[in-house]
Amino acid sequence: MLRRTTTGLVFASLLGVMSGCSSAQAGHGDTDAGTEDSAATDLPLAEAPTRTDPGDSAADAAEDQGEGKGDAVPGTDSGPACEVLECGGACCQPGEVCAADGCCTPSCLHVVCGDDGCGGSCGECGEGQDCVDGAECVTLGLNWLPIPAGMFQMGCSPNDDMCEEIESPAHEVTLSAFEMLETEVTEAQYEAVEKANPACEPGSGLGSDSPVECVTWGDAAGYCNRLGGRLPTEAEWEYAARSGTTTRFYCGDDKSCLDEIAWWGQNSGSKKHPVKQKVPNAWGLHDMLGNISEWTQDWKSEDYYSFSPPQDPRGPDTGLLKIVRGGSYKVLEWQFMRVSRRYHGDGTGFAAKTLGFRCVK
Ligand SMILES: [Ca+2]
Repeated sequence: MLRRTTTGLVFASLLGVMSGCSSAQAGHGDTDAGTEDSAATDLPLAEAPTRTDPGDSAADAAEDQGEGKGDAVPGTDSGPACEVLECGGACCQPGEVCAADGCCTPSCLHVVCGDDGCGGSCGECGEGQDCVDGAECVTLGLNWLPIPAGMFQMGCSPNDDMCEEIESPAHEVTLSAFEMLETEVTEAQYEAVEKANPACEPGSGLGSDSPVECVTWGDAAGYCNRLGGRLPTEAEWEYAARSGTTTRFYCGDDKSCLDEIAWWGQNSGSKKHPVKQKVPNAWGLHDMLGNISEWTQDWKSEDYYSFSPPQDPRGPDTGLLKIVRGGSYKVLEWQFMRVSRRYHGDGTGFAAKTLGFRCVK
């Protein structure tokens, strides 16, 4: 039941008229070929009906067809069945075509990766490449590490007398499996996608491997979204950072282990450093503590831990501030580097030279 495609409009029209393939492709077992033919003949596709012209003969024809076969496609009461293209009983979106199996699908004509909209793929990207905008393979060198599903104690670590009220109550959280970037997103990785480098203090020398900072929450979330991912929830961030440990830091309870795993105020020279220079945690993640602190997906609420759901918590529904985690190269006091420590930043536009992000998917 070809109505209109956004690509190859005239060609599709001719194809529909000349071969009658639209019915066959849609897989309807449609028997009202006469109606189809007459509609197609009367109605050059370029003038196909839209919801704004329900009174013309084209719309009438469309309504007739819909009624004739008990079509489940919505919109037949007030106008044509689909604004773009009906396919297999559904309305396709702009940019989609009707595949041979009767399913709406992006054409993949100008797309090398990403979902085809029908449970398949337009193609897979190669090693070290990521699919940007569901369309283009870009070599970013991002390393997504598998984080296993599991349960952990979120919040103030056992016997940690440096906790603040917002870190309590410690509570059990169960998380589904996900993947997390091995490092903070670097300036080079950010620029390769966004064509801009917002860093307030761009790295020199190995600078392209330095974490990008001065990104707003929206910048960070947008970058992850373009890769088919998102920012980690606060629970995902802490679970991944702890990587099975229950201590103040993922290297132990004593601050003497911090230098080995983190760039913080006492060893950084008050500047950020290229990623992956410190020892990773048990799951292979670098710089979860220190270097630059990291945006999370969640809004902040002082008492969220007292009522958060036990399975895959996603933070409060609304708020003004977004949770930030991990501490940065500027933090001079060790107690503020603890893995349960909760920071925040204004989610509507705040940016800082100590604040960046990493993505999950
Ligand atoms: Ca960090």
